Formats: sequence, structure tokens, C-alpha cells
Amino acid sequence: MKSFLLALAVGQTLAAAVPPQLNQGTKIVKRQSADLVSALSALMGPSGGLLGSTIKGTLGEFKGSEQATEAYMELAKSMGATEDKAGYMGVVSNLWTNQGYGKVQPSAGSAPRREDKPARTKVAGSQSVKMRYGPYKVQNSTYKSAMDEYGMLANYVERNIEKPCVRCTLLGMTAGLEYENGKNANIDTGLWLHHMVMFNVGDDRQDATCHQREISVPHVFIGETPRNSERFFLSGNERTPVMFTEWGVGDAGYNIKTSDKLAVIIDIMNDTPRDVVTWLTIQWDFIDGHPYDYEIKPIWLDARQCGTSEVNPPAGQKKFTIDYKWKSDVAGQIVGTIEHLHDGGTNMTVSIDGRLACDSESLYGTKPEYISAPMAPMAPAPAPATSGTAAAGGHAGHGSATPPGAAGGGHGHSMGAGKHISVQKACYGPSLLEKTLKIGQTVAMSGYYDYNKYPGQVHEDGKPDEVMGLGIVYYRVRR
Ligand SMILES: [Cu+2]
Repeated sequence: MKSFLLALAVGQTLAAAVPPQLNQGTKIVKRQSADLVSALSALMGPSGGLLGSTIKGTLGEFKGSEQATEAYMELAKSMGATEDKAGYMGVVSNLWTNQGYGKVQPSAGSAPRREDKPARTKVAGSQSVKMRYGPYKVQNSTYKSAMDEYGMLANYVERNIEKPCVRCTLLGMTAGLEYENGKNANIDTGLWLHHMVMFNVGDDRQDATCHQREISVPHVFIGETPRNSERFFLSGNERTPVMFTEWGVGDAGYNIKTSDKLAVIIDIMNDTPRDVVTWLTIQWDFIDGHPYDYEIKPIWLDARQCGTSEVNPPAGQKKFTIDYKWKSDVAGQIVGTIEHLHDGGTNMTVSIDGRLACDSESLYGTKPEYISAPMAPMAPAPAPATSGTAAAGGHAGHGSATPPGAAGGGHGHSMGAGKHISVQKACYGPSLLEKTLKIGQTVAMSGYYDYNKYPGQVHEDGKPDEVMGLGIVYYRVRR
């Protein structure tokens, strides 16, 4: 009820802000929870950009275009975002999720929210806790969201999740996905942790690579700004562990303060024709307090920095590279890097002033859970109840391992068994080739894709899905 009233208040505020000549357009594109998105999009003006893509039903595709980041920044501004305020966009972000999906009440007998695990580090007094966040209901692959995507819980925002500890030093973290009963959920059963972005919100936090920008879309999404929050952990379905202790760091961790608040953006994909309820899990390793003289800080790399993070593969190209460069205004000792690409990726490099620091290789299907099962021969689809309902199995969503035009592929269906990225090699120790970062140096990343080597994911219409190039450089500094 409370959120409904809030939504109503926001809706009214927005309605008042929509110029009268656009009100009619707003009505035309009204559908489900998308009407608010459309109303917002209407603020963008003529039929280009967000508005145009909403009307044409190609918002998913637009998100990966170069103009999208600017458009979202403008939209955020039109909704009241400034240098030090997030505005309304963060408030309405979850209204973009179809009703009944997203966070739900756990059912009886679900796994506990917090579970102590055996310590994963040798540090005296360190604890390991698996936290379960959610649970989240993810729509089935035949159901399209207001964000124009099938079978996705797309960029779902949690603004304040439970911290593993109040005031502590993080030594390690690993993300995962589980069914409600605590069983691992992965591609072999049709569920993908597409990505999750973890933020730390606090007055003295700032995001290394976005704090100079007036508006940063992911920060606005969680209702904050890049000047009071930082992105400090990420995971795709590869679920790369960040273990500072294994990386050779014995005197530093990521410090969590009492006043810090954790927020997360979650993207989960469901490649099955039924709705699924799932937990996001994070296993946290930590020690209480801040015993070290040093601490670890993150630098977020992103081919669509401060924007949507999504990049449309260049039309007709099977081999391409996505890049990002940043001039450092911080200095420290680099202790490790993690990377994230989508299927089709071969490797991602990180360099400092042109010298290779990390060449992170993508490995495919190294574990059975990363191999999508061939679909059982499709039973004749039951006749849809109404003409507006998609038949079961009608859309395979994003999960296809089969490139458009490949044998058996047809229209984005996931008919054959396929191997997906199961490891994205982190760099640390001997594989980390540059260990010093100075102010003024250029930190660059390149994400390499080659669909000849590895098929990428495709949309339900057969077009290549958006890809990503993300990374975090962790560095150690004196506190
Ligand atoms: Cu991703």
C-alpha cells in the first residue's frame, strides 16, 4: 500500500511535469506497468530516443546504443537528478518490473537468510557467512517485461540489503544464485545470474570512475549519486570469487563502516517457460573491526561507464572489441582485477599506461552446470487462452546458445546443448603484470568478442543480445 501511494505521488508529480502536447502520446503507449516508463519517456520529446524505442517496443535494443547513456542521464535530470540528488528515477526503477515479480515473501521451508560457513581464509578470527537476498520471482521466458525483455528480472534494485557485519573488514566475497530450498541454480536448470552490481552507500564514499560525472545512471537507479556511493563488487554468472587473502594480501581488506549501507542491482535471466523464485547469495568473508593500516579500494571499469553498461554488438560483425579508458586520480598498489564479459567474449585486457596488467581469458562450460541442456522436443504448444498470450515455448528469451541462422537455431530458440562462460580468470599474483598505479596514468580495458569462436546470446527476434565489458581493479592504500 505504501509503495502504491508513493508510486501514485510520483505519478502525479510526473503527470504534472509532462507537457500537455505529450499527454496524448503518453496514452497511446500505455500498457501494464509500462505506462509510467512511457510517461517518463514522453519527457524525452520527439519520437527518437527512449520515447521512440518504447513505442516501437525496442527499448531493450535501445539500451545498448551509444545514445542510451546520454538519454538516460537526461531522463534522470528531467526527474530531478542533480549533482547531489538522485531524483525520482531511483524511486520508480522497480515499477519497471512486471507486477507480482521481483522480491516476494519466502515460502515455508526455504533456506535460511543467513548461514554460517567454515572459514575460507586462514586469518585468525575470520568468519564466512552466506547471505541469501530476496527471494526474487523471475518471470518465465514467454513473458515480456516493461523493459522489453523476455524471462528477465531486469536491473532490479535493492536499496538497503542486510550487511554481513556492522563494522568490519571484508576479506572475500562470492556471488551465487540458488533456488528457494538452497540448491544451486544455474544454466543447466535454466537460470542465470546475468549480473549483479554491489554498491556501498555512505557520506564519505565516492565512485572512482563516475564521481566526476554530473549524473551516473546506475547510481541514480539505486537512489544515490556517485558522490555518496561506490560500486565495489560485481558478478556475472561466472561467479568469480574475490578473495583478497588468496591474492596475497595479508594486511588489508575492504572496510565496511557502521554508517555504510549496501545496495544492489540484480539482473536474473530465466530461460524456462515457468516463473521461478530464486535467492541471490553472497558468501562474505570478514573480520570484525578495522585492524589493518591499509585498505582495499575499487576502480570500476565499464565499456558504457556511468550509463547502461550494455553495448549492442556492431551490426554484422562477428569479431569486435569494446573499450574504456580512464585517467587515474588515485594511486596505490594494484592487488587484483576481475572482469565480466558475455558469451562470445574471448578475453578482456586491462592495461596501465599501455602496459598489459591483466589478460583475463573466458573459459566455457568447464563445469556441467554451465552447459545448457538440449531442450526436449517441444510438445505441441497448447492453444493460447487469448490471442494476446504467447504460447509456451514461443520465445526462448536471451538464453540461446545458438547464433541466428545456425542449424536448428532459427529464431533465437535454445534448441541445442551449449557451453557458456563458466570462468573469467581474475588476475592476481603472477598473472597480474602491473602492480602500481599512479595519479595521471591511464587505466584502459578492452573486451574482445569473437562469435566465430563462441556463439553469443541472441534476442527472441534473432538479433544479437547486448554485451558487456566490466571490470574492477582493486588497489591497496594506506588508510
Ligand atoms: Cu552482464
